[in-house]
Amino acid sequence: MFNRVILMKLYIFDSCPFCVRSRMLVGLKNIDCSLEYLMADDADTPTRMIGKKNVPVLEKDDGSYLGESWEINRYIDGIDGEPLMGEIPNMPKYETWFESFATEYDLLCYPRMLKLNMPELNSEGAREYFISSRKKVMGMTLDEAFAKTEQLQPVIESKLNEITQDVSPDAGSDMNVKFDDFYLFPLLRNLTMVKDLGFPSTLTRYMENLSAATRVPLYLQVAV
Ligand SMILES: N[C@@H](CCC(=O)N[C@@H](CS)C(=O)NCC(=O)O)C(=O)O
Repeated sequence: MFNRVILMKLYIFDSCPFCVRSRMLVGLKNIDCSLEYLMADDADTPTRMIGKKNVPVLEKDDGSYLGESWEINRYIDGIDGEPLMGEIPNMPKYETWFESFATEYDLLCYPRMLKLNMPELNSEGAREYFISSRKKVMGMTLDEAFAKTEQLQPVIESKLNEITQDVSPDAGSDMNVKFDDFYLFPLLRNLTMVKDLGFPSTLTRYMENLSAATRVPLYLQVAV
């Protein structure tokens, strides 16, 4: 187990799957790195750090900054000389699968981010920014998207069924976490915001194991 004390900061949104990729490695490797939540409407802080409004951002112990989740992961993975993530492929295994229902996924998750009071939405300005920017992205209000839950759930459930054979429910045990897990777990985690979504039991086990191993909590207890 890695014990060297390194003071780093990871700037994130709680609901950002890209941020979760990097949080997973920080938790798995037990790296001394604090999690700092930025506000959704804060453009100045990330722009000062990496030249654009984007999270995650890693502040290294020398005070320099690194953006882009896979670059951050590559860096964190190399710190202890025991890389575990594997090569970063051009096309992650689950990318095409995810893109086939990304629209429905957004309609289910975005309204719940507001309802669950994500830390990045913990100011009037952040909430206003989120409400208007999501309306532009979705072409409908958060309330209108939330009202579509019943028709969206079966679409997502059938997509989840497509991958149950692929995932190893043992992922997470004994540092058994591979590149594909850094892609898939963050996406599945956001779906745990959806109350009563029918997860196949293999996927629930997969998420719970990885959540424990990476110390990234799921939303199952607070789902709406
Ligand atoms: N390619 C980037 C994508 C990161 C990204 O898109 N992050 C979103 C949050 S999930 C973001 O910062 N969007 C800008 C905004 O919210 O204004 C990465 O892998 O780190």
